Amino acid sequence: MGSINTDEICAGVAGSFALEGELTELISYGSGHINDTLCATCRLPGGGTKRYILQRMNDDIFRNPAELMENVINVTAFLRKKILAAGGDPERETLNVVKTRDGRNFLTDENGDFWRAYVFIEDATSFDQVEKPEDFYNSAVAFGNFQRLLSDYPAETLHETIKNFHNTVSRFEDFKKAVAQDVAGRAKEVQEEIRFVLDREADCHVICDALEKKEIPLRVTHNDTKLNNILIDNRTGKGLCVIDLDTVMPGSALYDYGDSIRFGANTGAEDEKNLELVSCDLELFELYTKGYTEGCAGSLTEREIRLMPMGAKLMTLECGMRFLTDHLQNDVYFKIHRENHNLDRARTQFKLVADMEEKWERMNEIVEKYA
Ligand code: ADP
Ligand code: GN1
Ligand code: MG
Repeated sequence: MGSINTDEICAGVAGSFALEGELTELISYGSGHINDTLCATCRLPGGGTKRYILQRMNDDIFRNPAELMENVINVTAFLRKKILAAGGDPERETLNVVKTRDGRNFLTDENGDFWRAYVFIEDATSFDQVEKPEDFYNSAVAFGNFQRLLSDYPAETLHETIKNFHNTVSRFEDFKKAVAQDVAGRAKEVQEEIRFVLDREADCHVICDALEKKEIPLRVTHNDTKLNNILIDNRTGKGLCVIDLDTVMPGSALYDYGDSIRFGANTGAEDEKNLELVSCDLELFELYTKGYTEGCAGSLTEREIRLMPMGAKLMTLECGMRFLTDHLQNDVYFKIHRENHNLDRARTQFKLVADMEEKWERMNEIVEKYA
């Protein structure tokens, strides 16, 4: 994938999707680390405008776009029925895929890149950081709800879009390989960070082992539950729509819970350079714990709840490990916007892990209230 030239795309790609009206604007959009996202505005014949999200899927990461889109189509169709049954609005409460003019779920352009389109969900916001605690609480309820709505989804029909996505043990092995290969010659500068990960090898096994021993259930999970992967309704303030469905796969509720804490309970940004600003806010931690258990409506087991602090710590450690791996591999996975961006991201994650370790007892006391 090269960089995006929106003018060229304007004529070709956007025109291939069954968008209503005439395309008037195409701009880069959002702050995701994986796909290239554009917002397309179309002028409608009868007046007014309609917007769409146009995405070039990252095919270095998602090797099989047909399977990925099959997951998205099936999961959103499943959610649509449940939303309708509950008297909700499926046009806003789930993603709606816009097909190509020849009826396909996605488009392959002349460069061999893969594109998809969604209806843009208006009057809703995706936050890159918690601005109001109640937004975080509401996102927790919505992610919990999402988990509950998919609890009877036929998991065996889902394609595994990224193998071993949250297998922290295999992530640890990948990390060690990246350190040994040191393709970018950066390992010598990050010895302290490497040590931080190596010292926590035993932790990496906890959730994998619990799943394997069936101490906690395998569920259909989102697997990428950071705050900017949910849209909050501008009018009601409630979590409206869970987006970024590329990694919906069988997993643990602790992945979803933990990843949200990693991102949203951080007092700093994911890429904050001043590590003094980075810590785990226990009030936000508690709010999310409350919201998520409420959203799951009693479906979480006691063991899952007791493992929540571990879920938060492990998802943070794993993500830091992934950022550091990418730094060691010359930034081939996550989009970067400055030098050492992945290293800065890794450092915030490790600072958060260390802070959680200091607050461990209090984190456990908090989740105990919800067990
Ligand atoms: P990535 O995988 O790169 O994170 P996302 O699917 O999360 O890509 O999309 C990036 C951003 O685009 C989101 O964080 C959100 O701000 C916005 N977005 C995505 N889909 C929609 C939609 N249907 N309506 C409105 N905004 C959207
Ligand atoms: C990526 O796609 P996005 O930006 O929502 C990544 C997540 C990481 C996250 C870190 C498919 O999420 O796993 O936790 O960055 N998604 C994928 O911010 O790897
Ligand atoms: Mg995203």
